[in-house]
Amino acid sequence: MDEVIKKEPKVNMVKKPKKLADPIKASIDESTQEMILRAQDLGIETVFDRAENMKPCNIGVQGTCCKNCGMGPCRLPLPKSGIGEEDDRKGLCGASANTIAARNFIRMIAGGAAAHSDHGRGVAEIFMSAARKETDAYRIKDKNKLLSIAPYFNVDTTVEVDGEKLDRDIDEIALEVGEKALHEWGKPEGELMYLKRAPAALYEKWKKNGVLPRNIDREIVEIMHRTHIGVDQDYKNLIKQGTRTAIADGWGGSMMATDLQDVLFGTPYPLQSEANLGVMKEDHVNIVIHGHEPILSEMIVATAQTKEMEDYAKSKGAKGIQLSGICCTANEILQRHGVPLCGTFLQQELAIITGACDAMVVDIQCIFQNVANVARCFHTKLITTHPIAKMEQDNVIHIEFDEHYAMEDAKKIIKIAIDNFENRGSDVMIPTHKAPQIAGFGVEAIQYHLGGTFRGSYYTLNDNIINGRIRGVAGVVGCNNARTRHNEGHIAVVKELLKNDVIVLTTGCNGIACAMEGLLTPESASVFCGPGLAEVCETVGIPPVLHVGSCVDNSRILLAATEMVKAGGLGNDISDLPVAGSAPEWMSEKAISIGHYFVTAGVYTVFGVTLPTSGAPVFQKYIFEEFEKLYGGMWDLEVDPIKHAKKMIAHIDKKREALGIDRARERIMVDMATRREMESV
Ligand code: BF8
Repeated sequence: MDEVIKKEPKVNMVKKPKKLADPIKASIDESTQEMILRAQDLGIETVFDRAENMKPCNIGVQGTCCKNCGMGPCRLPLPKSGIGEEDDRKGLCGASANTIAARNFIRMIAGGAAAHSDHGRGVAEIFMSAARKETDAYRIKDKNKLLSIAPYFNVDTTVEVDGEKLDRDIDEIALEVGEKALHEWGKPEGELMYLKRAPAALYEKWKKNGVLPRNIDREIVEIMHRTHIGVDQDYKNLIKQGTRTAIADGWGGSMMATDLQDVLFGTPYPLQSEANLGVMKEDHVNIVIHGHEPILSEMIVATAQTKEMEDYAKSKGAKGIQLSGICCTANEILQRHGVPLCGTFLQQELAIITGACDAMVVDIQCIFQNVANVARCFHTKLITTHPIAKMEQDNVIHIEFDEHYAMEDAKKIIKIAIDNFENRGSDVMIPTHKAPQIAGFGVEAIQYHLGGTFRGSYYTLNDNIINGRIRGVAGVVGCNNARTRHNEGHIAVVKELLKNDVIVLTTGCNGIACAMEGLLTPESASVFCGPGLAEVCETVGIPPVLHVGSCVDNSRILLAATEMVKAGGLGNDISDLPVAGSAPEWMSEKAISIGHYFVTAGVYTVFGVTLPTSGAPVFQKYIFEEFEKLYGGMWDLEVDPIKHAKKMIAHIDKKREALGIDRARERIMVDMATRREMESV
């Protein structure tokens, strides 16, 4: 019998002191570095410090930990000696590394698609309230946008009266669009209506591969079913469902969220603003709005601008009210109202550590639970507002937002912030750094600036791609990730693309990072761009990085690419275009869903940091290489930002070569006599 060794309890165990983040290594942004140091001086822990003390799980990083049943978690890391002739790693049920990684990957797609699409559903419900006139706070603001999307829902915009075609009542159109849109989440048969907005060749590709989504909720539910123990055990079949679900996100839930928000709150057009923690003002009541849905934040913006609230703030000794945003709520109120960006995902704790944040108002997604712990160290009121996103800490105030009392709720929240102004301590330290920016480039604004209302297409953009001034287009998007230096990947990738004449469309936290770096100004073109792109930007007066909005607004990038196909000269499908996608610092499940709908729209898409597929080389090869044959787009991973950008440029060049536009060509104006001569040859 084995001897039982009794372990003596350790006495006087000294807890290892926690490591602190090195501010310089943690971020490239000076104000972030200053505030990390400030937090450490005050003894307040931030995400940057936690990243030093908790290493990520090596098996989870590889995507090969299965915890979908109680026999596990089964862990299948890559053997140190490598995989021999046969990969015989198995979970208790026999699940292979490929099955496990594919299951985990599509569960991430389900999470991301659910987040975007549930956001979209919330907007659709408010849209219905507005159409039914149940609320005074929301109304149909952008009638042209409504008229432009109605045909995709098979909603008539005209009526025939006595043989005459007349404009249909706008409220009637809105009501029918709202009903049809809401139906998309759970209709019992058919396919999503917006799929037909994709280029015909792409739609046919989806049809041939059997991935046309039926309804949004069903695809997400089916992922949860298929990944339950003992159901789908074929990585190709699993990722096929992941594809169907990601398409339901990009061309469904996200696209409807974007469109209905534009109708309710206005389609973005370029406007001026600022970015970084330095937008907070010491002598103002600072309200930081954080999260994703613009439903509440729109009301806060409207209410904060009223004379009543301004006067109330002044009566409490403040000079006024300064609103600013974190994460994608920030991008939403930036693109429609010019409200400045306070910071990215990784700066949320730092906004409170300034000591000048009188209230942080949060809704859904990307909110650290630790903001409540940080708020406790200051006078900051932390207010949650959404029934599905509460916090357990007792210093958090929950004011559930009700669209029927939208203005009253917004007023209540703003008053809490104003009343709190006088409770500020003396420990205020707002970094001075901020950068000017021009944001608000939707599909329509890009069309106006790079296409012209006369032609009503992306003709000029395509023309400049064909003549070689613009080499290609990149969508660079996504999060920050505390496992990598804050903003370093974002900025290095974008600058390398600009240097090589690749124009950049940005969303999410990449958009905020570029704004903080000053890349969203027309003046930056002459500093950072190659000569061709600089010339176009200077002629048209646009920044070389076009901020197209929040993460649900990645749907705008899909539609911009579709417009490029429609404008002609660059092939018949998105996969023919000289374009590439990137998320240099991704971290969220939403990013995986976005990446997958970019890929399955035909876009070569590179992620930074890491991808949870490395532990299953066969599955990884399938989505990195084989997918190109199915959809024209494929995944890739590149941690080094310069190599990352170079891979995108190589793909753009490959597409230019296939299109026969790999050598720069000037358009030659030909007079009639020469033209006749040419035609007679
Ligand atoms: O949806 S980019 S960190 S804020 S998940 Fe979150 Fe990522 Fe930022 Fe917006 Ni998108």
